[in-house]
Amino acid sequence: MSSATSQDGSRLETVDPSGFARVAPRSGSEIAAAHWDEIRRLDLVDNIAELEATGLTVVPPHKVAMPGFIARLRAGVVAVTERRTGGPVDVAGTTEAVYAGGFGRQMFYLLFEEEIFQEAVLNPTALALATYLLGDSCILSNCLAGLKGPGGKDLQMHCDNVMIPAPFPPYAQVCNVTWALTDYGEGSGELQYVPGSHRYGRHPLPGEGADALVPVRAEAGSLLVWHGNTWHGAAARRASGLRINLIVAMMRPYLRPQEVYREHVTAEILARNPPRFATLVGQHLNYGWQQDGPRQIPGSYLSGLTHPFD
Ligand SMILES: O=C(O)CCC(=O)C(=O)O
Repeated sequence: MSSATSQDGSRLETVDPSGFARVAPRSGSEIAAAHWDEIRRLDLVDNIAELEATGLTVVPPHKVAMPGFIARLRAGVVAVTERRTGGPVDVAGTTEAVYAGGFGRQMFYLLFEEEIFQEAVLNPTALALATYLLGDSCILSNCLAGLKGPGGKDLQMHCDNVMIPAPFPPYAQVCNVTWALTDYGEGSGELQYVPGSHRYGRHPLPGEGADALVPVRAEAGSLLVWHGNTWHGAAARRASGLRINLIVAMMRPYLRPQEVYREHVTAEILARNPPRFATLVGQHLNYGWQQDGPRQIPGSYLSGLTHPFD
């Protein structure tokens, strides 16, 4: 951490001497044009249309990552799970009851545990879609894995605007970027959602929408991205073995992340990653001040957010 005094006497503070200053402020039209170029470069126009129309999109593996990345990501999840639980994880074989249920067994707070999770949150396809929904200034809320074995109950219908009261704005405040690390097929314990529900602007009532649920089918290596307003749940798994995913929840920077990254990210992790990573873990946020007032952070977003891509 370093700090300096600016010309007007206010405190300037950066987290790392190399600085995480964002690109120079651009106009709304420049920001929109740059994002549109990135969306086209990554061949995501259809996915943006699907997100707009239905509230969720499935991006096939060839648009997401090089072959091999998914195997490394899945191996990372398995390694952390084995380390934390002290037992072997048998992806295709029999599983203990603790893996059953709508979410399965969850491994929380993975971001700093292996570099592969940092690579996943920085994946250009994931970031382009999250940025479309939440703007450049979005931050990470959580990064967790779900390992779901057979049995247990379905995951109840909900949307990811946790603790946000209705009516919701039509723009996303939260989004979910889920990496399918095994196939989402029949009986797999697949995600289910209600197409168009991102426009309802409220949480589902108990039992509501169950007759409109559509199963999400996806090949391992796909990215499932949905709007925070979208109603969804997940079926209990019927097949043997495990459904494995990595769930990355993201949010606009005025919301409170579920996992604490901003205060716990190390200088070494920040230095190893590109500038966008610092933003994702809240290094441009100056909320949380005491008597000295707001931290003056170069590149902070707080002075006038005007554009949906901010
Ligand atoms: O794991 C799933 O398929 C569902 C996850 C989910 O509902 C959520 O992250 O909000």
